[in-house]
Amino acid sequence: MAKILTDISRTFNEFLLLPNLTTEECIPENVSLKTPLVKFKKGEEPKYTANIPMVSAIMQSVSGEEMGVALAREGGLSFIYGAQSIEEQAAMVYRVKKHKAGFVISDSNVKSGTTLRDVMALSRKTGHSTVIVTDDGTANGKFLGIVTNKDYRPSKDNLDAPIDNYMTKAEDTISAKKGISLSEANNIIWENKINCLPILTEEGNLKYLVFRKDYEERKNNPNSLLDANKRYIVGAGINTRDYEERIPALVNAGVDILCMDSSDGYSVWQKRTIDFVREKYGDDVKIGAGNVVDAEGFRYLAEAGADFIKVGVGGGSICITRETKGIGRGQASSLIDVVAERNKYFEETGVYIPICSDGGIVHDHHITIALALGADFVMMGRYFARFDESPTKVLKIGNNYVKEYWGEGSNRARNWQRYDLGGNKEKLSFEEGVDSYIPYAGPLKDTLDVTVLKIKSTMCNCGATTIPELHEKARLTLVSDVSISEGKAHDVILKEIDNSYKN
Ligand code: MZP
Repeated sequence: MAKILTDISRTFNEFLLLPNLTTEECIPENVSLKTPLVKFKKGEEPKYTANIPMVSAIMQSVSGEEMGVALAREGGLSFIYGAQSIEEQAAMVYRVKKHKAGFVISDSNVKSGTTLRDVMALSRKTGHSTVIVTDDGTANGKFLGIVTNKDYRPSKDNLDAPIDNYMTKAEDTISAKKGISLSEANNIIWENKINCLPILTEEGNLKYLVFRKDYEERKNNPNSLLDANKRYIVGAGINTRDYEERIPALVNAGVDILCMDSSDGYSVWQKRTIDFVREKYGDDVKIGAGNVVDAEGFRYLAEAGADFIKVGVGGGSICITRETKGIGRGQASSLIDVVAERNKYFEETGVYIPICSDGGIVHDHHITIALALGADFVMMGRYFARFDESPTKVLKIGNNYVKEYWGEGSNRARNWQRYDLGGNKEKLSFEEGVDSYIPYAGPLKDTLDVTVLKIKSTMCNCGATTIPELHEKARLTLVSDVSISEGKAHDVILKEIDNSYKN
């Protein structure tokens, strides 16, 4: 006979935190949001630790290379989407790693003779005002000159003239030789009052660019998630079909952490993929598994050797799996069950496996609730898809600026591997995700800073200055519909309709 669970499937919105004693130490400046990303033995340090407990979803409309850089800069991690060719995904990972906290590979390059019109079009496309002229138009060609939008006037200049007429020629450009340190490069930028320093090989080929604004950004972002070589840490999504080719390509590109992208992770396919990693790379390559919703799923993946385990089926904002297939579980209930099993596993084995709560975060305070329920970090799609750094364009619909956001189970993404159940059918049989718009929210940093502050502030109310302390001390209560209404502005006439506080 089928087993019927007696407890109801609960979501984050059904919980509130209770305040604990707030001591003098409990001020936001003292709160650390450091959190383990991969498993570790009691008393040891994990190989990877994030500085904020947020990772971006393995989705086409969320995690490309720009998000990879922007989120790592803030102390979080992106998992570059896997629903693309192996070569394209590996190239994205490679470019994030090459970003190298200061040494940038030029992405706006043209050949000598290119018209001003084409240079302006390229500038619009990449969003970069600095364009490099090389002999073959590539990022590593012979450096011939540099042009910025201060070198031409679109309304007056001849748009069909070659860019050579406008660029600062190589012999007049201040450049430096490959091998120079970042601080030396920054000194040259400051002494010469320039914005961009090309770094050249002995033969005069372009290697990197160093920008003044990047230096300032690094100074402003001491929280950045960097590897031992000061490169941004980046993750990538994989599937259980082409892993034998995809994983080596990603590892060669420099990926730090892999994560299986699957709507149902309680499967032998995931175990096989982990076995492949362990056989080929031992413990050197880190791999997360999931998604699961209960103790059984957790135990299976833990014993299979997963480095972290992702929780959540059917709670994503673009997900219709529960509607189409009647399978899934409220995100809070899933977490409570999995976290209890993780803690049991830790007691038995001395191995702590981080839990990632994936999907269903609507308001910032849901992140704190997820952490309080025992998650070590959260994965978010909708949250990150709104920002400039996601791979989609800003659109204007009526009077609103929006970005597009589509599920990996939608026909648009065609990520059949995420829903794969074996067999020969290599396509989606029906949709489990929707295609949608979400309100555009500007640059990631502006919103993320506020989110982080809200989490820290709530942790102070809970008497906790670290995430493990929050796990330990948090007290939560279930809420009724009427108490939810009581928690909103009520029985007053609002002077301004500003909903931003509801984020
Ligand atoms: P959210 O942050 O937008 O609520 O949810 C993002 C999560 O939804 C992803 O990390 C992934 O686990 C899940 N997802 C992505 N595509 C689909 C789908 O098409 C989906 N059904 O459920």
